[in-house]
Amino acid sequence: MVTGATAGIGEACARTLAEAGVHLVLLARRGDRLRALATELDATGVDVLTHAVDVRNRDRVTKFTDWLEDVGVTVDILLNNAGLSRGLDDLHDGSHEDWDDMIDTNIKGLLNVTRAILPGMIARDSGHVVNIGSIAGHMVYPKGNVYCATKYAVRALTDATNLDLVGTKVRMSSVDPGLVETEFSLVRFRGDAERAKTIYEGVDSLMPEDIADAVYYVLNQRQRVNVLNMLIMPTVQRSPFVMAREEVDR
Ligand code: NDP
Ligand code: 8X3
Repeated sequence: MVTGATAGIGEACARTLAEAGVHLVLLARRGDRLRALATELDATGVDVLTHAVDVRNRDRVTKFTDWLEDVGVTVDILLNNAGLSRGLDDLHDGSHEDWDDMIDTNIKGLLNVTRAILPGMIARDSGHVVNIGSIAGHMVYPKGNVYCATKYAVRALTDATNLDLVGTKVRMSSVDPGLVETEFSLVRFRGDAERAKTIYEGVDSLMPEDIADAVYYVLNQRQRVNVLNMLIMPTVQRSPFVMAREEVDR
């Protein structure tokens, strides 16, 4: 199950997993994009089930996962990827709406899906949850306040849940990227494409496929191996503050 499969990292992970023969349940809000991706993935021969859902909607998430159980679909892998940033403001200028969007999606959305899926994994004593965190969960940067706080929360939840899972074979990992070129900045700046473009200009940033490769690696270790956290930066970005910009030819 991949949340946030309609763009960026989630979409790339869906492609990589399908190529590897993994049957998929793809979630996000934009149903048209989910259906288009499912059609494209037909060629891989895996089963692809899509469901347009907002991970913030606990009731709808739970109803869907209950339905999956009723029809006999077992989730062995959960990729908690759905997430977003809104705005880039000093805290004292911050918008309550932006804060709610980030906290409700990045923390509570991840919790909603995890709470619905994890009991089945524990009952089967098998499964792997991979959370997409961020460098923003390791280091704060100016005006990143609430977004960074949500990603620190994701890191804390990965670590804390691993304590809860001790003695089971269920694994939880976190893959934490630096700058990845996706729709992330377009969403952060509410559709301002010009401003979003400046974030990636002259930066040989990570691409969604790089993170899909990392997720694939994490998922394909021996049962005795649990990668707790994988922090991945573009070579040109050694911290949120230290980045080399130059001509990039993509
Ligand atoms: P994109 O904006 O390209 O993709 C975000 C995905 O999340 C979309 O598929 C979107 O689908 C989905 N999504 C957002 N809100 C919801 C919601 N409420 N319910 C269901 N799905 C939702 O961004 P990225 O691929 O970059 O982001 C993926 C994850 O990676 C996020 O958690 C982000 O914080 C993290 N990350 C990104 C980095 C970057 O530099 N890009 C770096 C580090 C971490 P839809 O709109 O259709 O619902
Ligand atoms: C997204 C990367 O550095 O914009 O998590 O916070 S950053």
